[in-house]
Amino acid sequence: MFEKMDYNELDEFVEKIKSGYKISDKEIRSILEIENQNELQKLFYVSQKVRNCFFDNKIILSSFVYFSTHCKNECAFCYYKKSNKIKRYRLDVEEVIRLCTVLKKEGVNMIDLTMGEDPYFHNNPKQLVELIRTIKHKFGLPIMISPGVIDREFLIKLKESGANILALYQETYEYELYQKLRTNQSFKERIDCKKDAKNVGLLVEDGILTGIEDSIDSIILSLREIEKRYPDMVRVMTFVPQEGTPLENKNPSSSLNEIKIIAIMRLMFPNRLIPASLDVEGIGGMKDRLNAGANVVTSIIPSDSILEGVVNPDREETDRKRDVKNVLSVLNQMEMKPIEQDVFNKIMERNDENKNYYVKY
Ligand code: SAM
Ligand code: MD0
Ligand code: SF4
Repeated sequence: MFEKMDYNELDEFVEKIKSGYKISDKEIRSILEIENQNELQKLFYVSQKVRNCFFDNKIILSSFVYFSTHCKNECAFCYYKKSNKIKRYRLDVEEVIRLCTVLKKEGVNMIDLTMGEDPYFHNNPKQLVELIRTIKHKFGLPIMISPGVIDREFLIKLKESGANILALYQETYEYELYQKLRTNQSFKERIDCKKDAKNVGLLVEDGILTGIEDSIDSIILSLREIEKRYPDMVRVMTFVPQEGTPLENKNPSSSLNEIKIIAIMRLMFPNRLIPASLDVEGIGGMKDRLNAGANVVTSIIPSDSILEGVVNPDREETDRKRDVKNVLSVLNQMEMKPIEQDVFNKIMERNDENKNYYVKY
């Protein structure tokens, strides 16, 4: 696709994307099939330029507070699935406040409050609503909430208490594969929860999990289904086999597909938030993901904290280097900077149906 283009033609392609060109299935397929480095670099040249048109060299720093690792579900890919015999924790409000104090002081732009589908909160929504209200009141930062599937009433209360964006990843829009991944979880309910969130005024993050039997056709299907719903934030993560789960002995795939899908997402969602998650390959994977067109570093965790990530490649390491200081030093090397908080707040407070909103520097 890009191999025979010179840099003028690549720049013309960037202009096409900026004026609303929708890449075809054929073009997505050819990007996923790219093998040679030279063409990959041209892909990233284009996806970075598209990102920079809307966000300049500014990157959003999103922290990850996994405040409860209890879960009632049995996702085949997940370390925290109910039947896995692991140590679990549920932080109390004081501990969450302590962590968020450190994170705010270090300079994160957003706090992501994530939990397993913990019955403690699912059966007593008030507990979660009060936690969010406290954190919003105390720190004032935009809040992402990742509670799993909840009903419309619960979503309304989360919005009223100060949550800005719901993160709920479909993993795949291929129904058969979904059933294998999120066993006994309704495909439609997970989609409807995102729709409800949008209707009650929350922003939404959707996502793809790649590396478990997802063919090129199923990746294209998922991207098109996400495109129809046009979320405010869209991610992809590479599956990392987890001890004690049915897929623990699956060979981990390379993250190359994830990196290519990030670039494709940038071309499909030019003005949207696209994460470079530290959870899959730690701080070492950050540069590649930003170079592919991501603009949110996620899963930032204070250096001294015992908090879990979702995948924790760095669980055994003493210094996980996933704190703001380490993220900033990598950004510095890349001549990139954290976004100004007031600019990011504007993005997070916006919830217009106009799909072309963007931040123009
Ligand atoms: N319990 C909430 C839920 O399932 O939506 C939030 C927990 S966490 C944000 C869940 C997400 O982490 C999944 O949707 C999946 O995309 C990602 N994830 C979980 N286990 C993973 C693994 N082993 N490899 C890669 N991504 C994983
Ligand atoms: C991340 N560990 O961004 C986090 C998590 C949940 N909203 C996000 C998957 O990688
Ligand atoms: Fe529970 Fe979420 Fe893990 Fe599924 S992905 S087992 S819902 S924590």
